[in-house]
Amino acid sequence: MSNYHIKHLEEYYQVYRKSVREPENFWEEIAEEHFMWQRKWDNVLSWDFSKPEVKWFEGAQLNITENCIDRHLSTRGDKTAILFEPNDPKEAAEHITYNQLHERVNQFANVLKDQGIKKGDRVCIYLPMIPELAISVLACARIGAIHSVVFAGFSATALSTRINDSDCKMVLTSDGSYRGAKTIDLKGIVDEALESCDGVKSVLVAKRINSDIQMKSGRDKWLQPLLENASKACEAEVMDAEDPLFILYTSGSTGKPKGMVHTSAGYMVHTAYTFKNVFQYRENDVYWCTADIGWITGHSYIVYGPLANGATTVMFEGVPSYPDFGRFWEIVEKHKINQFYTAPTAIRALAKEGLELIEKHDLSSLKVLGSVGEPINEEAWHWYNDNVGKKKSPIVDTWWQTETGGIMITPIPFVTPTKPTYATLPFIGIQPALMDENGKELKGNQVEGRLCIKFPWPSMARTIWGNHQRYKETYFSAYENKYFTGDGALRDEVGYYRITGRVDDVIIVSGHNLGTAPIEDAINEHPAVAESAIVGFPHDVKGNALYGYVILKDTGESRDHNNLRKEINQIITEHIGPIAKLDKIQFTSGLPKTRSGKIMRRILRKIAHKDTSNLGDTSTLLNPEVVQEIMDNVL
Ligand code: 6R9
Repeated sequence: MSNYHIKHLEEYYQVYRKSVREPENFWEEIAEEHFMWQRKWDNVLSWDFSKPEVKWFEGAQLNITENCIDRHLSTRGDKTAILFEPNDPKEAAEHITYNQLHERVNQFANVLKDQGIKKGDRVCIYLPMIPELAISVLACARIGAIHSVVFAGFSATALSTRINDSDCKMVLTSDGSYRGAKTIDLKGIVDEALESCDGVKSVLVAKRINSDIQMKSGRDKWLQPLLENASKACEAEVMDAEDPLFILYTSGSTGKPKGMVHTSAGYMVHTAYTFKNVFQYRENDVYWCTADIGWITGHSYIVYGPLANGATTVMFEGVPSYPDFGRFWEIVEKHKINQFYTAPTAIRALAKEGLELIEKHDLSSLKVLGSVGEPINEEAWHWYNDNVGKKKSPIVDTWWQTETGGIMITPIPFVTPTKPTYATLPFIGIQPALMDENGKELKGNQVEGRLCIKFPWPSMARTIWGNHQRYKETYFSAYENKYFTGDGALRDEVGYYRITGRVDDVIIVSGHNLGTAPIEDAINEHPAVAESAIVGFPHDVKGNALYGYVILKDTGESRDHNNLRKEINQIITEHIGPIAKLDKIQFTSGLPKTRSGKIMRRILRKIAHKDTSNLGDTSTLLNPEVVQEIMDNVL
């Protein structure tokens, strides 16, 4: 038997050592024993980080949906695969069994085929957290179409950029979505986006809120009638191990979003194996990850990882605050959740509310608590541990990225002793390295540097859609022969890792990665704006909030600053989405720049943090006098 399920610390170290010494043998055993292959591989791994090129299980053929659905039917056909909890607590939850999931995915897959979608075509999915979202993801995978899920909180502009970047032929959406007490006109956003997307030939619309929407004839069709008439049988397409499974966009520090490309076999093996161990999932457990499937956490740990293990995975449509801040705990009690995986920003928001909202509910089913998306601060960690886990349920602080596809550094619950704010130890097969400023690896413990990974792992992204050069420059050029994560980290005296945060121009706000450049580009669209710079500053719920420094054009007219602030946030909402709105906007006559014209964000960040004790030497700036002005007017 391979070491699929790690049960104690000695075993972890032993398996970890094996995974590093003989990675190919190690992953081959996992792949061999726990998955369904139509054809086995000729070669486990080939790689060259200088190109970069990485191939896992080359020559193998499979379909991930056979692993996530078909192979469970004989033993788990009547087990709930997806448990859908609607936005409105009065609406009944829906239990979709593995048998039903099989039929519904096949029907959806047949609809896609009838609409002309073929293997390799890109399908954009812009749906709220309703079962059709998970089902359509799997339906694409069933026929080998590449799904590109766009989080249904993104604006029309952000959506059209993503549709065009990967040339999607079709968009799947709904008439609208529920978000707490509000409804959102998703179809309207799609219509607006498609004004600038010529490649989209058809739009399938799921009915969810029964709103009166416009259907464009020849392009738009209602989904449900098509599904009802579709056959419940659909043979899975034969996929090569390295065929793309999906594209998922993530913000970069510059320019347009990066369409990270994930492939089939390695992604499946890694997400399944991490899911099993990191959540210690057992057969009758009910697992809930509160993320949206629009993010990587939802792809890997709501859909693929859990289903590959035959798990019951909860999909929640609503928000933590509706009808009140007790909703999460109500759901934990109602569905007897065993593993609960959420983000620090949600924990901080819930910790602000009274404990009676928790105490009303029976949380005794919980066994494992997870955290993901940003560093978890000590206070939030203890609140989570004391009040939700009652000091009995270990917290797995899981560090990973859209680019890594699956969890990379994490405790294994009941195996790795946890330590607040530490993601602790590398997962099996993961080889982290900390690098100093000069590009040297920092060996030994009690060191702090930039976090890299020095050996391939199965679920790593293989490229950026349409721009391999950018993939190479962003991730494989900072340090020779290493994948650079963009994060800083330290390693303590026992070898535990603590992620200290981004070291590039990505700011994580409420767990969402936001690049400064696209926000600045949006602000600069305002006719009164000459230039702008964005930095993050600490916020007690969001983790970071955005602080904008804006230079206005000199038009000789005086402008109302509060109106301008509203207009700037409106433009940001239109270009990116409400998640990127600025909390503070300071108007200034200049921005501190180096002699080569680069904005010194370090200084702006310190001022926004109200920490001006050590600004460093500002005399070499092109315009040192502006620093005092900015400090005098800080908000
Ligand atoms: C899975 C996901 C990736 C960035 C990553 C890092 C931050 C994620 C973290 C964490 C500290 C953790 N991050 N998990 N920082 N501790 N447990 O979130 O992917 O949206 O691509 O974000 O999030 O900065 O580089 P993604």
